[in-house]
Amino acid sequence: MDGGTLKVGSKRFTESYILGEIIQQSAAPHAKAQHRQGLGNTAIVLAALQAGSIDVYAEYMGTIASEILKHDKAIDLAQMRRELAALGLGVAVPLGFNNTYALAVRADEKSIASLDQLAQHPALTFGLSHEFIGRLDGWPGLAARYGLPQRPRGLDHGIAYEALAQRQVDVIDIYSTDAKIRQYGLRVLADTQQYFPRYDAMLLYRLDVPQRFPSAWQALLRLQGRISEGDMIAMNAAVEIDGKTFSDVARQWLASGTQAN
Ligand code: PBE
Repeated sequence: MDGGTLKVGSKRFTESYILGEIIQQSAAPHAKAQHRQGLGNTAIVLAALQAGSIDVYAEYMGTIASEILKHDKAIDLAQMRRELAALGLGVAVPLGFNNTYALAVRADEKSIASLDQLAQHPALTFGLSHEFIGRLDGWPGLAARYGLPQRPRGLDHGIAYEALAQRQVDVIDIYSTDAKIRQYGLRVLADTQQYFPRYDAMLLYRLDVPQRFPSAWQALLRLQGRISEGDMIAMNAAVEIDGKTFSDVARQWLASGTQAN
């Protein structure tokens, strides 16, 4: 048993809570581990990590490059590691799935299939998550790349699907592993110009974690490559559609053995 308490964080959306539970529960047999849930957006969770209020959380490659390290182009993992190390942070353990941003419309919007076509529909109303509107890899760059004339309004991601279904808005940003894309039968618009980078989920951690929690860290390393995109969508659905708790969903996934070698 390692000494001290491993503090796990998460951002404020379903998947992040579930991943926080998976990290906490994986570490728990090897160290005291607690999960500080739903701390806020990327900037807030990062600040908690740098301040030492948390030790580790699940973050995404494209988010690290653009939102944390402020690059407007993709960078490779080696450069990412160098720049994170200067902040006292490390990134490791790709979990096995990509959760990208995309834009989506209702199923009945039959004439729109790709982001290229949005410019021809200036009257469409956009409801985009607050963080997306401000991010380097978010709205400003997307609008410039595709020549979009619309002006988005800010929407909490937790209510975006309902707002779209109720026709309060016509276009929302989605996270590709969201369970509600399928539940609502949305059309996810093709990113023909490959604007969005990859958002592979990984562990972002304070560099001293492997030394402070050697056995818990070994357990976290075993998560590498174990969560498929299908697993993640199913876990998100278990919470958002079936109403299960984050911790039950994580426990069931860990017990299911689908992730075992
Ligand atoms: N994502 C995709 C974003 C939100 C949508 C999960 C990579 C993020 O949390 O950075």
